Amino acid sequence: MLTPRPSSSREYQRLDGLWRFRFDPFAEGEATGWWAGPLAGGREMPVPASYNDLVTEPGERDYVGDVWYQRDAWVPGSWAGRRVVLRCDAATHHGTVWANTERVADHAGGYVPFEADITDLVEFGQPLRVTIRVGNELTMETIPPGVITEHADGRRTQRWFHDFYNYAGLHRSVWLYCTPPSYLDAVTVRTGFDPASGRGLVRYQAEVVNAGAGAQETQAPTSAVLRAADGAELARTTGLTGELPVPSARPWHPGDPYLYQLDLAHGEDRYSLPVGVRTVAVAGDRLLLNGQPVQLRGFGMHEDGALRGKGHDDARLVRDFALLEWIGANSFRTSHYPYAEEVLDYADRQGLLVIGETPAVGLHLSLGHMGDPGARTFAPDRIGPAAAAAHRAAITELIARDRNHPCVIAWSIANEPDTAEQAARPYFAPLVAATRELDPTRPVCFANVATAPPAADVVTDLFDLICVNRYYGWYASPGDLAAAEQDLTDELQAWARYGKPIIITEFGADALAGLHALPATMWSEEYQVALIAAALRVFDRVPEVIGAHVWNFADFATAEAVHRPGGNHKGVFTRDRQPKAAAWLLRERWRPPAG
Ligand code: GCB
Repeated sequence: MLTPRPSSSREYQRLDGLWRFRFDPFAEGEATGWWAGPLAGGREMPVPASYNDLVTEPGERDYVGDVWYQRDAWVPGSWAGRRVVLRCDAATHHGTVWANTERVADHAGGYVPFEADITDLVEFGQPLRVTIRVGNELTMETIPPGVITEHADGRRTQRWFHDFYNYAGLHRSVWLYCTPPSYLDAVTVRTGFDPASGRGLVRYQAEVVNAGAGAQETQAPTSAVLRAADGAELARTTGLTGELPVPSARPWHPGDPYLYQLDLAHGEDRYSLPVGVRTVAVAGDRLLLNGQPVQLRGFGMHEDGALRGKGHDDARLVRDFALLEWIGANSFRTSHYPYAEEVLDYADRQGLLVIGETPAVGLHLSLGHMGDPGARTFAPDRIGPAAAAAHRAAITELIARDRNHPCVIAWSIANEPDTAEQAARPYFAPLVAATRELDPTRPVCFANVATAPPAADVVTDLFDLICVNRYYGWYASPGDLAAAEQDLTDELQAWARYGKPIIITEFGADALAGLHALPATMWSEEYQVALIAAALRVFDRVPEVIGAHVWNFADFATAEAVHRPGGNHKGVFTRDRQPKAAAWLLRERWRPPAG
């Protein structure tokens, strides 16, 4: 599957806008044929957006079950003879698609695209009715997991084990597009760079589908041309795989995110993608980008905002990246799921280093206020073989989608699983191996939870980077920053014995914007400043620490809970993207004024 990019052989329609919309509380839509004709009810919902914050009834905001979206599109007459594809960038968490009256796709996993070839179902120059059923149910077999309770009065409620609101809907664009009948189906690009000689290399591997199946003589030729950003041709070759040398390469890095362009051709099909020439490697306790040690400064983030929820929004994207630049960040983690492809494309262009994360969050059924004390996690009737299969699929789809982005420097395959349980090791070992096999070019990591410190954790040796989420001064030793500073130092020194790079993938404190306290007390902006400052002092003392990601970039929505006043307030920016005091501290640290 290739990211939609226009070319001389491909045309795209983004089916964004208002769609007909209907809740399906009795799960009757499929059997009674809601896909078979215009969706009744007269209600409409925007795409992309979560529906949850656009409704006014509590039962609708927290609704558990399927909803239906539908709209009419038009298949241009000029597309006759081409292959027509319907693509959905994200249906959270489960999507089923009908093209007119045919069911064409069914996909689990709320944050990656899926598509269906509908060529044989469409009439060129005629309307096409697109119907998508979207389910938000989380179970012990889904990633992330959840539990649904059926109440005596017929209500259904859902809980989950992660700390962000379970937004649902069509969160990203839906596309109708065409390609020639023989087409490029997938491409993998890997790059090399030798800092000593300045030589770079672009390797590609294309997967193609030929109309008229199989017969050697129908194979269309495949070729590749590498161009500089100004379009000048640098190298060309032919074949499904190939190598394109770049004698004096301009390596991609945050200070100069230079992008080459790779033009692929297969028969009549044309597809171009941006390529950053860069290498990532772990050497001892260093993370190397193009052979140079790199230090990560930034945030764990969320796709989250008022009204749209998790719906992708270019305006929010541009504001977020402007703030990242303003504050001097060079990186972020796509906590806790793959972000929209638009985000990664922009990170490639803006030069942000990204840790790409799967939606495997909440694999810790006894954690904090979200879990049940003492509950086991990795067991056949809990997070067992079905969840592991869904987890593997999530890793596979994430890597298939994002492997060509220079900005992605590591794969985080889970956030805060219960890795103090012995059973976590047989659960994770095959997933780490699968990740490495799918992409041997990037370090693999996961974000470790406070309940699995070095003495208890059973999986860290399997991974390349040590990523830890720590809340000393907040959940541990609340209000006591002296104890926090000491305990954090001690724990990081213990992790340092692995001799691997350490990234603090989360640390921080909630601060209610506008709440002030002198001396600093919890929930005030001053306390957030003091905690972050103390943590940064500790990181400076532990040489193995090669990265610090504050939790969180901005305040975000969560499930309702006594200690979540209107959501999680660990943002250094408010939910509407204005700075709290901590933002100024970080800017001073990360982007000291010149001179
Ligand atoms: C964590 C989680 C993150 C939460 C955060 C918090 O460890 O990884 O999803 O939002 O703590 O604020 O509690």
